[in-house]
Amino acid sequence: MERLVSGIKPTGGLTLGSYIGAIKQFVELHKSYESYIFVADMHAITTPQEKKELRNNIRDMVAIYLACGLEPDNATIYIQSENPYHAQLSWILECNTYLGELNRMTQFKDKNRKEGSKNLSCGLYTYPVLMASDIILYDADVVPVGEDQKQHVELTRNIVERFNNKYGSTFKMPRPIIPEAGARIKDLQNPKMKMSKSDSDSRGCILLLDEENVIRKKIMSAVTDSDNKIIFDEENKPGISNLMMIYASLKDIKLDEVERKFVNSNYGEFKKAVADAVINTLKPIQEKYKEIINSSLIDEILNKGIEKVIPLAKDKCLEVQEKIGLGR
Ligand code: ATP
Ligand code: LTN
Repeated sequence: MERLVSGIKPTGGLTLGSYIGAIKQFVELHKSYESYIFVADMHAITTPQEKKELRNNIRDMVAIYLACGLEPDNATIYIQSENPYHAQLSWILECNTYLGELNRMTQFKDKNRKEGSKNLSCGLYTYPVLMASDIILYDADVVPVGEDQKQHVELTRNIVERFNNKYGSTFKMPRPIIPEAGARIKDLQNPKMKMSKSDSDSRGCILLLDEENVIRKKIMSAVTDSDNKIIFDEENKPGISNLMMIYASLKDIKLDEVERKFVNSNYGEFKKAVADAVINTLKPIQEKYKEIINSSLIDEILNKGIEKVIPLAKDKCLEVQEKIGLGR
């Protein structure tokens, strides 16, 4: 069975974008692979985090994975920082990655442009290498992520190729899995921009735990054009195309089916259908989340998960250290 590895940063307020781009894929794929899904808490601290909030967000992330439908019998779920080999391998990989490669990472370049280098940590700059470590530590075959993470998986592939050429076959070559519909859900108020928990204003961004009336209001007031035709055209009709993407993904249908279904509808009717689809998806998740968040299940699953991954990661790390001559 091939291996799947992926994770999400617990920085609070998970968005509909992360659900469609990442978690929905985890849930659909996790039974067909040997799956390792983690909480990327070491990635969270690349930007400042408040201690108490971070702890809550880590627990929340696990409850959300479970509420969305990840089954612990079919996926190993764990917290990244509880396995020290992620950071251990990451350092070795950093010493085998070029500055030029990190300088090309568009996510960092965007943040640098917006916030200025004075306020950014070195960890934010090198985090794609930690991500590479997360992936190849477990010999992942596939990595389900949204479009914005594709470049980081490409970097991982370059690191693997270089390392294997230099030291002999050591790491598996991973491939990204990007969803067909919903790889890049846009902000509802600014549909040229990615829907994101840190960059979107709250009206443009649906959170997985938003109340029903809040979700409906955000979708009904999403920015669209004035031509009142439900046609997919990202260039000229970004707002309506984004809503079509959300609908297609949640209903598991193609975009041309959405066009046909709503050929006689106006924007108001279509938005209502999108709001219903989002609410019907999120409501059961929210109910399950409330049941799980305070249960002991979370710790049981995390204990089991970390027990399983540490020996795997240790073996890989020792193999790497041996190949490059570290230690005795
Ligand atoms: P931040 O704003 O803090 O950088 P984010 O909202 O972009 O966070 P992440 O936690 O970085 O979300 O993303 C988790 C996963 O969800 C990644 O695989 C990412 O590609 C995917 N993802 C995030 N936002 C979107 C989006 N708008 N559309 C599709 N996929 C997304
Ligand atoms: N960088 C990703 C989270 C992440 C990840 C990974 C995803 C960290 N390590 C390994 C897939 C595989 C993000 O969502 N910002």
